[in-house]
Amino acid sequence: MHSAVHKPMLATVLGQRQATPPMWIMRQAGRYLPEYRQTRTQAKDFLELCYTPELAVEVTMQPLRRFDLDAAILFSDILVVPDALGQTVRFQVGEGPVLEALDEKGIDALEPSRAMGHLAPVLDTVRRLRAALPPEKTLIGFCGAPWTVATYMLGGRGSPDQWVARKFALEHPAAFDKLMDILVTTSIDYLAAQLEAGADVVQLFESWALNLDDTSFARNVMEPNRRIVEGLRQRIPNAPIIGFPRGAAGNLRRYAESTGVNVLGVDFATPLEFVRSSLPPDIAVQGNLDPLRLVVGGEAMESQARAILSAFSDRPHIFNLGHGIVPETPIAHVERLVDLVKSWEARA
Ligand code: 1CP
Repeated sequence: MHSAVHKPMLATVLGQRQATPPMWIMRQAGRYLPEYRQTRTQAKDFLELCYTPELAVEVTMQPLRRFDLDAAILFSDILVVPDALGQTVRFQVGEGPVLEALDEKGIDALEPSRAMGHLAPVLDTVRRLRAALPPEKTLIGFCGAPWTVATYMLGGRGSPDQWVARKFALEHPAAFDKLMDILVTTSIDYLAAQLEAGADVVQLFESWALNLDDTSFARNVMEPNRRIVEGLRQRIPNAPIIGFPRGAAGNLRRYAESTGVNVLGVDFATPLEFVRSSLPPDIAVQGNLDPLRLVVGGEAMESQARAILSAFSDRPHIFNLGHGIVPETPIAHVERLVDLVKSWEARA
């Protein structure tokens, strides 16, 4: 964290605008890369891939060998935390994650005291990555934000409307608060350990910050994220933090102001003009190309990439997609996008 080498991505996180914005790609290690699919066959399942440092380091490094990206993101998943707390988590091929959904008794049976021991291999991966990465590359650690992780823990799988978790939070407020407390505390320990192991910055993935009224947004999203930022900075002063509240829409500004994150990740449905006019000018923004434009390529991709670059050229900006890259993405389109961003130079 205190190296003298210039890391364009870390500098931007800390509020220094760069003429050419640094870039990385959410989910940059993954199934669109043949070498990822190859390495994946060496683990018996997806969780084993996450918990085997040699393999996790290899897949983390793969996208950086192909593309001139400014950051590597630890290869892991947001659902290693429920797994570490003792909940049953499985990744079915082609189906995504499946968990044994928690009820009130299940929440009482979680074992926070075993979580950090269980996550030790992930921290070993972080240490190895720091040693393997060139010093100018930023290493990003992460976890799921509590509400997003809770939607999987309570619902048992991903869902378009988070119905099960939203209903549980309203019907069983005490049990829900207990679950959020466990996730806040575990996330602080986990992110602090990642920063201590060599991560330069951490990202909170709040992928389901949508479908919530004012009151629930404050309780489920803002307050737990704020507590993590505060708790982490008590342990590690000035810890650099990216918040990505996907779908927060009109709540983006309150999220930024109440949590105190350094960088606001914006999804692709957020209007560029809204970001320009509604967010504090000193906060860095990260985003926000529609991953589908990267699948299609050509003018559909290039015109919007340029619109994003110019809309955010007067503030600290980290170029990224507005959600994760998808398996259908042609590698040649990623190469073209990286060239386009790297050859961009904003007029000061
Ligand atoms: O088959 C496979 O190989 C598994 C596919 C896969 C991968 C490559 C999953 C299952 N997770 C990951 C890695 C991953 N997940 C990373 C590290 C890789 C990188 O960024 O380069 C990260 C940061 C995540 C984060 C993650 N996992 C989120 C938050 C980001 C987002 O996309 O919203 C979420 C919601 C998950 C859960 C999850 N894990 C995997 C899948 C398919 C899903 C989504 C399930 C759903 O649709 O609800």
